[in-house]
Amino acid sequence: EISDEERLFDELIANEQRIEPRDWMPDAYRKTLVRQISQHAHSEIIGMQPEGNWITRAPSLKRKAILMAKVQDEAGHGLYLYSAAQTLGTTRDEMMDQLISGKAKYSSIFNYPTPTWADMGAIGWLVDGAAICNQVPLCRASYGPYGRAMVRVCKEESFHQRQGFEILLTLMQGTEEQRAMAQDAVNRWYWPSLAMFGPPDDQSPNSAQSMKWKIKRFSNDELRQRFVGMLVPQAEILGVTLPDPDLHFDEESGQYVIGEIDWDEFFEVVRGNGPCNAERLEHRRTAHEEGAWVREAAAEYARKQSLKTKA
Ligand code: FAQ
Repeated sequence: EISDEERLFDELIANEQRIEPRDWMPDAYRKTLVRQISQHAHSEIIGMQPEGNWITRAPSLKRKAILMAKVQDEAGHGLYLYSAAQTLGTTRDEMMDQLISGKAKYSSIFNYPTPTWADMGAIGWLVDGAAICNQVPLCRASYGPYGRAMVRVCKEESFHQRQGFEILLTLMQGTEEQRAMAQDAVNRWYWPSLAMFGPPDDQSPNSAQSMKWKIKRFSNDELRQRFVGMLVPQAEILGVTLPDPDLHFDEESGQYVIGEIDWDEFFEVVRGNGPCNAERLEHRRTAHEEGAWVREAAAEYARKQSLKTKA
């Protein structure tokens, strides 16, 4: 027997309307949203580190200013997303504890190192490019606060993607050494960026239900496919080679077909055993500890202000 509340929820979903924080929702819907939104927030916050690594060494003042602005945008996206998750009844402290204790997931992609300046280009072009592909459909997610947050986030991501493309384009028009550096960065980020979309559809336990609830609009493989189709012409303009000898255009489906992704590597990274997992968490933990006095001071200030208004 289905309750009136549940019937209303189902109707809202069926009619492409939005679920808002005070609306009734099934526990499992709430749970999967907290899971996805908090993972997304953690990804933005941990994702500041690979690029933060280059702020002090950007090759010009202009590049430094752009990179600082980008990394700040990522912090903003993280805070936005934590706020969206909080509307579902989870506190910021709970989410932060899960992140620094190593229990929470965040995107696999941020566990790879950034040894050269060209990595800033490859991250913008490939990682932000993948993020846009994945996140544009999330602007229509059935949960209001998440969908609305994604609108602004996507606008900023498209600027990030272009600045990455432009870094690579500049390098590709440079010396032989600079071209090699750009190609090397593309070689290292290409496969991990394809894996960002998540496991193949037949190994994606959450996709079917999330699509029924209209949180996700497309499957992991569909979005990955869309992304490759976007990359091929852009790689041609850049003059870089995508490091997949099996990549080819399939006339019948009208789509590019990619080679085999190394899923063992992906699952190892997700389990915490990627090249930088330990370093990323350690850095986050230290920053959290070193920021304790700021949180204490803010709480104390808020306490005194509330005494003043009572008086
Ligand atoms: N890494 O059943 P599914 C950015 C987990 S972009 C780690 O398919 P779902 C911008 C998944 O959580 C990056 N874990 O799961 C930026 C699940 O585990 P669970 C962040 C992954 O949720 C750029 C299990 O595998 N973007 O930050 C990954 O339906 C540059 C089974 O998977 C988002 O989070 C992975 N790559 O689909 C920032 C977008 N993939 O939770 C800085 C929003 C899967 O059951 C610099 N999220 N897993 O324990 C989503 O769209 C979805 O959550 C997916 C996964 C597509 C990521």
